[in-house]
Amino acid sequence: MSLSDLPILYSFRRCPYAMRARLAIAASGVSCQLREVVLRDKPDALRLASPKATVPVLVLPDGRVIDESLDIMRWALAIHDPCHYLQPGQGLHEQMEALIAANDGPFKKHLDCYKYPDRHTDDEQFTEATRFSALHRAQASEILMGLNARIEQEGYLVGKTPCLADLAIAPFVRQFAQVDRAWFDAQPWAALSSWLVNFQSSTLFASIMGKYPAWTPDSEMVLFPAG
Ligand SMILES: N[C@@H](CCC(=O)N[C@@H](CS)C(=O)NCC(=O)O)C(=O)O
Repeated sequence: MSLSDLPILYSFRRCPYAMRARLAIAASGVSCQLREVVLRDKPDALRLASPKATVPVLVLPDGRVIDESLDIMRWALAIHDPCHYLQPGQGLHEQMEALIAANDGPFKKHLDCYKYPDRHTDDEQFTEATRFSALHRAQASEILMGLNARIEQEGYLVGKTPCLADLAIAPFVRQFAQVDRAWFDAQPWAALSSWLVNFQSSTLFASIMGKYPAWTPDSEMVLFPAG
């Protein structure tokens, strides 16, 4: 098989959804061609493959398109899962799925409202936006306290070893922490903080955060994970 027959991954370095897809692909060791996308200037090839044009999108050699990050994770790990991320232990699948659903639903919503409250120059509206942001930070924090309790008990989100939920959720917790690092570090969630530090200092995370120029049809092929 030639390199140009590898699956194509449209990705954006800082997008948490794209990060988790890259994490699973890197963990599986499955090779892809990576195409870095600039969201404000998406390539036609991405729109053609997936009209909703979100990242990540994976185009398989047989033409199938996977345009949901969780589906890309499951696809890669179904091929090769040396760390058993898809097997959190007997009876724990439901917990794993419920945690991911809570992250992708309510937590993501609160994260966005915390991170991007409408900022207006008008004083009254500015105060309103600040209040709105604080409210959503508090609601997201309740979910994070739940994660903290789980990590405190077992070491990871679901049991004593990392699973799909850890990979799928960590990029979003990282984004939350980065909004106001000093505030995050002052919260009573030591177990969650060290889980996040371990994730961010892992070789797996380093392996997915390489910087690439935006892809164009004339670009050289980028092999991912890097050889
Ligand atoms: N449910 C999708 C969500 C992906 C998503 O929303 N990605 C964002 C970037 S973080 C995006 O592509 N947004 C479209 C845009 O900004 O134009 C998934 O899990 O893959």
